[in-house]
Parts: sequence; C-alpha cells; structure tokens
Amino acid sequence: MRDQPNIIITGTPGVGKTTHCEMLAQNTGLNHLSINQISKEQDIRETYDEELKTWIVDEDKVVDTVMDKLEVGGCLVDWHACDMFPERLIDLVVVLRVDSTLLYDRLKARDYPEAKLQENLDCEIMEVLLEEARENYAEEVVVELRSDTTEEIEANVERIEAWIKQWKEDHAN
Ligand code: DAT
Repeated sequence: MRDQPNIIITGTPGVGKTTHCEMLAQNTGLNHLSINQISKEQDIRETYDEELKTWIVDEDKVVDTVMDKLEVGGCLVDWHACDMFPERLIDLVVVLRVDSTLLYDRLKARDYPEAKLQENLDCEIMEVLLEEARENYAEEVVVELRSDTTEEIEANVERIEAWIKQWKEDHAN
C-alpha cells in the first residue's frame, strides 16, 4: 500500500508542466519524474520525426522504467500523455490548459518549427489531452486547471498541495 500519491501533470507542450512539477517537488518533497528527461537519459527514444523535429518515445519502455517508482508512490509524472500508465497506480491526473495565443508565444520562444508549433496548437484547441485523460481515468481522478498566468501557477500548486495533504490523511493507517 502506497503512503504517498502518484500524480500525473499533463497537457500540451508549453502549457507549464515542468514549472508546476518543479514547484510542487520543492514544496512537497514528491519526486519529479520528467519523462522527457528520463527518455533522454535512458535512451528510450525510438525514432526521430524529421518534419516535427521531435523524438518519438517507446512508451512501453517508459512505463517499465518508472514502474518501480510508481509502485512506491510519491511521483509527479511530467508528460504530454497519460494513457500508458496503469490506472491503479494513478491517484490524480491534472490536465493543464492554456489560451492558444499564449501557447503560440511560448512555443515560438522555444523556436519550434512551424509544423510542430501548429500541431501543438491544434492539440490544445482540440482538447486532445483532456479527452485522453477522461477516456482513461475515472471522472473524479481528472482535474482541468488553467495555466495562463503566474498567479494561476501559484493557485494550482496550492490546490494540488492541499489535495496531497488530504490524500495522505485519508490513507494514513
Ligand atoms: P511544459 O513543461 O508543459 O512544456 P514549461 O513549464 O516548460 O511547459 O513552460 C513553458 C514556458 O512557459 C516557460 O517559459 C514557463 C512559461 N509558463 C508556463 N506556465 C506559465 C503560466 N501559467 N504563466 C506564465 N508563464 C508560464
């Protein structure tokens, strides 16, 4: 039985996953699992998409790599997908959302090529990751939060911290 929850922080690239996870890890001591970072370190990148200038990751290997940590609990999973993780090990899925004009500016600042930028904007506008979360997890596990402003980051982090505290109280033996 885990004594700390596992939380997925998901959303379109540029929405603020890393920023939220870093603050939450600092404030709560939970373990920030950046799948981006892990896939680079463990070399579980599969193929390079030339047009989108991005690596495609082997999702089975991602899950194999983080499974032990998820079993222990206390993970903040930072990734732009959530459907590959076992439902029994995930206690909360936070889907961050952002205004598309703000997202455009953030991705432009990252020098994303036009095709990649457009794909990510479409992903946000079409609510792809929110749909994915709702399809794969129970309704009460999925929370949608705005990430347009720094004030919203602070409010979101506070809210998630309060949720973690409550979860721990509810699961104390
Ligand atoms: P992700 O990990 O989802 O790709 P990030 O945390 O790296 O996103 O954030 C991308 C950029 O946008 C970074 O420069 C920080 C900024 N940012 C993220 N969320 C924000 C917010 N709610 N308000 C203002 N800036 C934000």
